[in-house]
Amino acid sequence: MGLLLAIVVWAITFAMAVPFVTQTWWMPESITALGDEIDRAFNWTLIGTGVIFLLAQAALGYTVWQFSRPTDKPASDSHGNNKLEILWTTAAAVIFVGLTFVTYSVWAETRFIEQKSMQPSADRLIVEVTGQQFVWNMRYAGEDNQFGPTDIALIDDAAGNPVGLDRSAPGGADDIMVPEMQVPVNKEVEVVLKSKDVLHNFFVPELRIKLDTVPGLVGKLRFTATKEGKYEIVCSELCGLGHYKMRSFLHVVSQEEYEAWIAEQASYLF
Ligand SMILES: [Cu+2]
Repeated sequence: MGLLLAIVVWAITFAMAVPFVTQTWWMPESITALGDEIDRAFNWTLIGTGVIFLLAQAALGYTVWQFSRPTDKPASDSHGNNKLEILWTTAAAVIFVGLTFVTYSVWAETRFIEQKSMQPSADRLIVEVTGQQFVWNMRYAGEDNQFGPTDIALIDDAAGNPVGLDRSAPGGADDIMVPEMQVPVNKEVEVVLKSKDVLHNFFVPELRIKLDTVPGLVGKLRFTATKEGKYEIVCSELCGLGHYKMRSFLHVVSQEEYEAWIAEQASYLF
C-alpha cells in the first residue's frame, strides 16, 4: 500500500513537471531586451525552485513508502534537530537573497522610472492610457508634442471624449484619441497609466511588464519593442462584469508605418 501511494505521489509530480520541462503552454515570445532579461531571471528562479520541489516530492514518496510498513518498534517523539534547522533555514535564506541580487537590476529597470517631463521628445514616445470599464483609451500628444489639459466636466463618452480633453485649450486641439496602440519598432515608449473608475491592469504578455491603473494616481511603464507585430493588451485586474472583454492591441510597426498612421489619425480631427 505504501509503495502504491509513493508511486501515485511520484506520478503526479512527474506529470506536473513535464509541461515545465518541455515548455508546452509556455509564455509567448518576448519582444523587448528587458523581457529577455526577465525570462532569464524567471528561468533561474524556476530551475532553483523546481529542483527543490522535485527533491522534496521524491523524499515524500520515499517516506510514505518506507514508513508505512507495520513495525514492532514503539513510536517515539522527535524534539527537532538544531543543526538541521540551522542548515535548511540558512540554505533558504541564501537562495532567496541570492535570487534578489540576481534579479534586482531587472526589477529596478521596470519600476524605478525617474519622473521626467510628461511631454514626449524626439527619442521617446509617450502614450497616455486610461482604463475604464471596459475599454482602453489611448491618447497621443499630436503634432505639437504637447498633451492638452483634461477636465472631468468635459468627459463625454458618446461624443468621443472619454478622458475629458479640453480641445480649446493650448495643446489640446491636436491630441489623438484611439482605441488601439501603435508604436514604432526600436523606439523608447513610455506608457502613462490612469483610470477613470476602478482598478485595471495594463498587461502585454510579450512585453513581460504589467501595472495597475489606479484612480487618482499616475503609473508609468517603459519599453522598447524590438519585434514588429500585433500583440494583445489585456486587463489583468478583475474590474467588473465586462472584465473578460476588456482588451485592445499593441501594434509594433516600422517608423514609416507609424508616421503614416499618426498622420491619418490627425487627418480625422479637422
Ligand atoms: Cu479592467
